[in-house]
Amino acid sequence: VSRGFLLLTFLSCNDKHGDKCYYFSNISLFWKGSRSFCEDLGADLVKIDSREEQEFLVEKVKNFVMDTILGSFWIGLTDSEVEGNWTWVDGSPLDSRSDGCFWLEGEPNNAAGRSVSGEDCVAIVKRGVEDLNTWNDDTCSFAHKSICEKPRISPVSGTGELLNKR
Ligand SMILES: [Ca+2]
Ligand SMILES: [Ca+2]
Repeated sequence: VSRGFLLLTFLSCNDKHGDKCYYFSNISLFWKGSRSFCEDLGADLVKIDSREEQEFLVEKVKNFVMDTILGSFWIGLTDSEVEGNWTWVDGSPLDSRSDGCFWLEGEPNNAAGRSVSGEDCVAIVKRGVEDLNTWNDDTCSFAHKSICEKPRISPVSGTGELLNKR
């Protein structure tokens, strides 16, 4: 799949919610690689701002073609800077109220079983989709699918200003 095709897919905004467009990537990459992938499309890994947005994403994940029952999608949340200090890709802290975060039961657990560095990157996992609590902290160097997000209207102030100046 070419980058041009992906850009067009994003441009047509097939998956939209509120004022955002989403792209569910089938390509499995490390968390950082997933983020770069989104950035190449003028987007970033998704930041989840509300219960409604989480509902939308979970419904999408539920319907998405998955190659394994343990399918996971990276989202834009990490505690790689300071352990336990969950931060979105835009630098804002995670809202720890129940309506702001959607951890699977027993997560985040920073499990060190599979990597000595623990788990610092968050994915929505398919096995949680029945009750909205779908987030698992996972090892950042695992390859997962991802969810990219960008504003529906480009923040580039172009047309309007140009027209006014004419
Ligand atoms: Ca961690
Ligand atoms: Ca975990």
